[in-house]
Order: sequence, then structure tokens, then C-alpha cells
Amino acid sequence: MSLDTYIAGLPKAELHLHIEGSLEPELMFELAQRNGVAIPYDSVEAVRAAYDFSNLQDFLDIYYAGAAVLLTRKDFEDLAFAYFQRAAADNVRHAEIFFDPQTHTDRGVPFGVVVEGLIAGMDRAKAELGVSSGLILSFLRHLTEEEAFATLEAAKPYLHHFIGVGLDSSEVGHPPSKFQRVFAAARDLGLKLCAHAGEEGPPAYVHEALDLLHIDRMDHGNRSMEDEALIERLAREQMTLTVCPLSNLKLCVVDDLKDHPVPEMLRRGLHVTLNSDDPSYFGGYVNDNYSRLAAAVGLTKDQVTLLARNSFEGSFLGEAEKAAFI
Ligand code: ES4
Ligand code: ZN
Repeated sequence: MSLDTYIAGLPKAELHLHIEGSLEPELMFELAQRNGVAIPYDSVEAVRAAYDFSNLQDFLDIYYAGAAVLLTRKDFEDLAFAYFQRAAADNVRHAEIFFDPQTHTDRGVPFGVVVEGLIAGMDRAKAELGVSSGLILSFLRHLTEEEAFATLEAAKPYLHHFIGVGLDSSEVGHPPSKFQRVFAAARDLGLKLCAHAGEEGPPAYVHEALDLLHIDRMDHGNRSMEDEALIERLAREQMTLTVCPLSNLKLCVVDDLKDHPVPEMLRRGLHVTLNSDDPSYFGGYVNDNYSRLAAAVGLTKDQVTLLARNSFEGSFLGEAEKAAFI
């Protein structure tokens, strides 16, 4: 059996997925038409051609613009269900997905419309595809602490729908320390805590995410590999890193997949998982991330098996639920 066939057949969890980043150009056009929203592209090919980024901000500008077609509860349901259908085809059995409420509420879409639509898509995924999921509310770090607190307040009537909070968007210039108080408030509400750290930002931001935010899981974490003490700490604490190889390639976090840090992370005993981040924009879902990384750096079957096992271990499922997958 080829390694790609083995990867395709492995049950996996996806722990780092922005649902807005799974909006495929075909659905973007369909929703633009359905809602009478103008988009600056005249074909699906033109949309794909625009996905040529040299850094995180280049991508974010296009990603936030694409989200403008999402207006109704049904739009968010369709978006989520389309992701779960694609994920199920990759044998993803469980997904913990981020959404960016501020991207929508700032355009006048009510918080409840977004959440109820996504939850409807997640419920259908469980019923029709057998894929379980959890929803993570992600704060936009380029906005203020006050705006993050207002978002947490708006979330309160829907709290039972969330498993945790995250921190995403432009990293450099927006350190974790800016969100220390809102993360403490989220923890007091019983939510798990994740943050993007060390994607473009320095190791100092990773230290802050650990020491000030007290995160339960780290998104990306690549630049931790520049700091020996940090590597040792992440290994000791068995902190789960949600690494995204094709995202790193598209956003020039790595110049070539051959230079990706995952092999070194595994050698150093870090608890690594592989994920697709924004698959519509970065050119591949979970299996592509496993297969293309494996081909580039020469992962073994045992390493691939470990990465898939880590994805369930690093999830926010209960111990009994995890045990059913592992
Ligand atoms: C993101 Cl790859 C990435 N990094 C930071 N914020 C994001 N939001 C969506 N994708
Ligand atoms: Zn991300």
C-alpha cells in the first residue's frame, strides 16, 4: 500500500481550521449571486489566480473580502456542511473549527445568525456524515481588547455552543499580552484556550501565549524552534501544536516544504498535529497536508500514524471519547 493510500485511510481529527477559510470559489460565486453581493472577480479561475500571497497580511486582506458573501443563517450552514463533506472524504472523524465572529458582526450580520448557521451545519455533519465537531470563537488580534470583550459578551447567550476561544489574524505587533484579561475571562466561563503563536511572530510571543494566556493548545508554533528553552518546555509539557504545512508554504513561513520544521519537532518529542488552516486558500485539505509533507521531508508510516493519533489526543474531547478513536 502506498503511503498516500495509508494516509487517506487513517482516521484523523482536524484541530486547526478556519471555517471562513474553507469557502471554495464555487460557493463564493453561488452565495454572491444568491445575496446580490458584488465580488471583485469575474470567474472561479480569477479567484484562484488571486490566491498568490507573500505573507500573512496579503492573505488576510483577501480572506476578509471573501467573507463578505456570507450573510444568512443558511449561508453559514452551507459553508460548514460543505467543509464537513470534504473533510469526511479525507476520513476526518472529528473537527474543532474556528470562526471569526467580528468579521461578520462588523458587517452587520448578527452574532446569532453566524452561530446558529454554523451549528446547523455541524449538526447535519454529525447526523449525515458521522463527523463530530466543536466550535471555537476566535478573536481578531488586530482589533482592540475592548472589542474582544464586547465579542465575548455577545457570545454569552450561545456559550453552550462553544468549546473554546482562539486568537488569530495579524500576529506581528499584536502580542498575546494584549488579550491576557479577555482570555482569563473566557477561562472563567469554562472555555478552553487556543492562540496562534509563532506563525510570523517571534518566540517571545509563544512564551506570552503560555505564560500570560495559559493556553491549552498552540496554533502553528513554528518559530518556537528558534528557542532551545522553549522547545524543551513544549516537549516537557506535551503542548499540542496544530501545524499547517501547506499554509506555511503559501504564506512563505517556509520557502520549501523540504525545509518544514515538523521532522525536527518530532525528533525533539513535540506533540505535533497536521491541519489544513484555510484549505480553500492554501490548496489542500488534511490528506494533502499529510501527503505533501510526507513526500517532501520523507515521513515514515510510523510518524504519520503518530501524527494522526496526536490529533485525537490533542482534541478537546473527553478521555472516553478520545479512547473510542485511538
Ligand atoms: C489565519 Cl493562517 C492564519 N493566521 C492567522 N490568522 C488567520 N485567520 C485565518 N487564517
Ligand atoms: Zn490559522
